[in-house]
Amino acid sequence: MSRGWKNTLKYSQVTPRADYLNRRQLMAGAVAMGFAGPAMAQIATVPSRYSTSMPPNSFEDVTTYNNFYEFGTGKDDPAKNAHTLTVDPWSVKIDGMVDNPGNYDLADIIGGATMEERIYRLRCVEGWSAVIPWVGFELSNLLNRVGVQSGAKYVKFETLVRPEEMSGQKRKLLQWPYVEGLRLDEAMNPLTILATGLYGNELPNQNGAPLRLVVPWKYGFKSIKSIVRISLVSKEPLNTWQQENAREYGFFSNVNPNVDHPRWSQATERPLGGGLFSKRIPTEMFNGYGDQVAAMYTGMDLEKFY
Ligand SMILES: Nc1nc2c(c(=O)[nH]1)N[C@H]1C(S)=C(S)[C@@H](COP(=O)(O)O)O[C@H]1N2
Ligand SMILES: [Mo]
Repeated sequence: MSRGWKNTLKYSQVTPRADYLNRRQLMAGAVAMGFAGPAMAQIATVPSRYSTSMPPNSFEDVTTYNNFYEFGTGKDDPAKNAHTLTVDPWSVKIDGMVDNPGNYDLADIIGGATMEERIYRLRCVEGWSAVIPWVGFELSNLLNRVGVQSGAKYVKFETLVRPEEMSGQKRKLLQWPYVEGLRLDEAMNPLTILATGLYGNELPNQNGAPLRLVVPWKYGFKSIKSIVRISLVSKEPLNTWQQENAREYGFFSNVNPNVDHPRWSQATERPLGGGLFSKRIPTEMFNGYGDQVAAMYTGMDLEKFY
């Protein structure tokens, strides 16, 4: 795998939203015309046709209201506490049913992939939602490079365990490490990305630096943060929330307004940024990504496979 990727921008250098949107248009033009110069290298992502047309939330919203139990259960805990995490150096172990298992440097994980900007909707199972411009690449790119063997049916992901830097892990809030899983076809779907940034810059720690999954048609908890291990396995992995409460959380966790959580309705959502009492909007089947993903679930009873 090729080397050479180096992300030098810090998120403190991030531009306000209006500038960002302007710059995004500029960049789209620059890339299309083929003269993105060195000064622009860090943000030279390809704008993606998979992006939603909804306007993104503010950088402030999506980096101060987070779920990342490794740093506490409060929505503001990750922003307050995640600065303690060392994200460089970072390596990811790839194992199980693959041709090229190993411990890979982050640079090797990213090397060779086309970085894209994907503006995706994220819908948390708790009822809030956000529109986030991610920087990332298709998970299928990495899986193809490591070589998935024929016995592999699922992909299992694990978050770092490092209680000295992840204050929430000093308590047994969840069983650590945080674990997630996808069926192989879900993992290979072009919508599924590994993100390394947002708003054209490095991923802030509270959003899962330096590498997190984004699966936009599933509830937010499937999008596991700060990944250190990716395993190709034959059996459906037991994910963290299913392990905590299998009655409330399943393996698939597809966004579905017709299947309620046992303790609350999933029919509507509250977009971040409008204030706590802002108007709720209807939640869409597969979070609005049905055209690209519904076919994977034909014939499945989505009330049973929630
Ligand atoms: N390791 C880990 N990943 C995680 C979580 C977590 O607690 N730990 N929370 C999940 C949940 S419930 C949501 S809604 C999203 C939130 O992502 P964001 O904070 O970047 O918006 O991260 C997901 N990934
Ligand atoms: Mo969530």
